[in-house]
Amino acid sequence: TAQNQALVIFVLGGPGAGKGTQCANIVRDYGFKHLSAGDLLREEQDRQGSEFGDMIKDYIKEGQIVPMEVTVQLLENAMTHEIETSGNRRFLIDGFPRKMDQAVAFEEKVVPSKFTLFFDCPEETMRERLLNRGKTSGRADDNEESIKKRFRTFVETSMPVVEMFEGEGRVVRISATQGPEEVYEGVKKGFAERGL
Ligand code: UP5
Ligand code: MG
Repeated sequence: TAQNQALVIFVLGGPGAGKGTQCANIVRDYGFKHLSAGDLLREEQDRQGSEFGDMIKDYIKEGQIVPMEVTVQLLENAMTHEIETSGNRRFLIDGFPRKMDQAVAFEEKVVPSKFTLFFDCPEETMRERLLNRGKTSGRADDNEESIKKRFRTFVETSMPVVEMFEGEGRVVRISATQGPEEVYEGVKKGFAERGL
């Protein structure tokens, strides 16, 4: 398939760690295509005629992980579209894989990732960022109750994926507590160390 020649970097980190913010910097400087699993799910939720709309809405509000078949398919479709329309095969896959089954399925059926960029951020900092963003984001999960649930899912379900990759020496860990520019300095250093 076209996808198995892609260069994929997974971008992980807790809710509000700054994944999307840093992905925008990387796209600008390194020519990757940014695919946010959360954005793709929200688009699918809003798409006329989607059979998954209501299900996605419930999962996101509850901070739960949508069944992987849906998310993997959305990512594959987006990758194929990008490869066919632009020829670009470099992808930043943001907010995915956040459950072990997704990680295994994607790396087996689509393509193994080059590495995972992991944004390390304390919960209190993430909470402040999300509540602040919630004033204007319109996101159904940027409220106290959903944020608590997202944190719990992150710790219980997503961190084991990061730890698995870390055990394989496939994680670039970046401290994400400082401002966006400082964090991006760390990203550039981590990329350089991996030959990018
Ligand atoms: N901000 C960013 N960086 C900052 C910095 N260094 N200093 C100060 N402020 C900073 O940033 C969040 C906010 O913080 C913004 O206001 C930003 O300006 C500021 P952002 O870059 O948006 O952080 P990000 O990590 O992308 O946060 P996001 O809320 O998108 O993370 P989530 O992982 O929670 O959201 P996502 O969209 O990935 O997933 C949402 C839901 O979709 C999940 O909870 C789940 O229900 C579902 N989902 C699945 O089911 N399966 C998947 O595979 C993926 C998602
Ligand atoms: Mg995001």
